[in-house]
Amino acid sequence: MVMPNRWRASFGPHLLLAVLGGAGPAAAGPPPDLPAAARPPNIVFILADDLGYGHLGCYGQTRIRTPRLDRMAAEGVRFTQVYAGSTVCAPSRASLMTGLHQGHAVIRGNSPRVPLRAEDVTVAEVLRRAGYRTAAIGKWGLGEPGTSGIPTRQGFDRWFGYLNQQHAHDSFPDYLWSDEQRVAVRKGAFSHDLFTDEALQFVRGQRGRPFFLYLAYTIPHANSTARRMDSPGDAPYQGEPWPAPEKALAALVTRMDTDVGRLLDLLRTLGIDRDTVVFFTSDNGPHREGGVDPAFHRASGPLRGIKRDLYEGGIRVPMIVRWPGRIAAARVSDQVWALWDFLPTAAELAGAAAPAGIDGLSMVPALLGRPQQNHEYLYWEFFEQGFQQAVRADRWKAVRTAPGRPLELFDLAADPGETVELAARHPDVAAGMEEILRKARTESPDWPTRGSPAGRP
Ligand SMILES: [Ca+2]
Repeated sequence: MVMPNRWRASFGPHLLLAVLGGAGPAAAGPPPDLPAAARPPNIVFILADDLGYGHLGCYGQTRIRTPRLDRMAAEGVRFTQVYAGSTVCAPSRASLMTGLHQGHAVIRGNSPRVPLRAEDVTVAEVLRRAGYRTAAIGKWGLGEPGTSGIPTRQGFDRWFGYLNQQHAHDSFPDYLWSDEQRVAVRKGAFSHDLFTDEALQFVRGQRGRPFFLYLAYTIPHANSTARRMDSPGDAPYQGEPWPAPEKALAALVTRMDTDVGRLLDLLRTLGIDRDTVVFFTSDNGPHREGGVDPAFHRASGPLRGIKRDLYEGGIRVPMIVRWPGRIAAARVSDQVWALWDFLPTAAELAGAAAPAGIDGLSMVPALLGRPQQNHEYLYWEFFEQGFQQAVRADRWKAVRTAPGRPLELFDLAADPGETVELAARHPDVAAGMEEILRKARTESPDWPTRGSPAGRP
């Protein structure tokens, strides 16, 4: 990976202060305030829930309106080959937080509920040690109350939202978590709106130190427990001749788009637009839940599959990054990267070192349009429907949908929709992919690949 030295050289000696100031143990307390010119950038990471590759206008959506995210892409860089950590929520978020892909992650599925451990190093811990004030707002899913996995024990100074992701299915909840307190929610309040309000308030309250805001929105996920789409209304699609769940889903995507716009407007109003790097992406592909048919809005765009698949539609996600003055406007990049690259990317932005032994690479050069080191390969595994594995290496993608099934091989450069299976025509490539499937992972006691007890995913 690119070492912080290079970054300091390109941004001047002031960032060294941040590194030295943050090098001590967390118990020493926050470092002293720095003058604005000497601060590394604020980092905002917005994660949508089950937003597909084809849900945004700037990714080819023609009916659901997303003017603010389209404008964000026009003002920054839009990536066409970025991947989620997994094809469902919790493992994807675990990879995002720890910089480890699913072959090494401590959390590799939504069930059983395994918390992050005290010894796991999260991106929030890295940034807090570098002097950042850190907040997580929205959906967590990496630790139940009282465990080592809750946000306030994983590097976040401030936390507001759902700890349990099943709880997050309910967008009109009775309660949420605020730091380590359970707090009542006003009846009828739409939690997404509370998260936006909290995020705006957090940003308004920051002075003297850089901040990291992880805004993990809960939409357009379905209320999978109640088997419906929860939405405060269908506007602006109430007049469309679409099934009700499709109107609700479209309304949620547009609502989120509006709220991302409010956050970007606030950065401009506060005069910190050019001091703040904003990422927008999704945790996995689109769902077929709550009465929604992902084909209706072409939720995966041209890709094959949806959430719970390791075909591209399950794991390839939108990724827009905006940093006025640093990231050139209106760039489209086909750099291949994944959510486990966020931790080392954020570390480099902060002038901090990433932990040793992670799978991620800093993508700062790719953000800035400079030569970027590529991954040898990207790896996924998934346990809900038996044991599935997938690997992406250069132009090639391999998927095995269950142990003992033949390996499927696709050439994504020629066939991004994974329609033509090529293993027999390229046996040498297929053999190389088999080798990666063996070496890319370590066995996890919580997600065994053999001898799994009955009822286990
Ligand atoms: Ca999700």
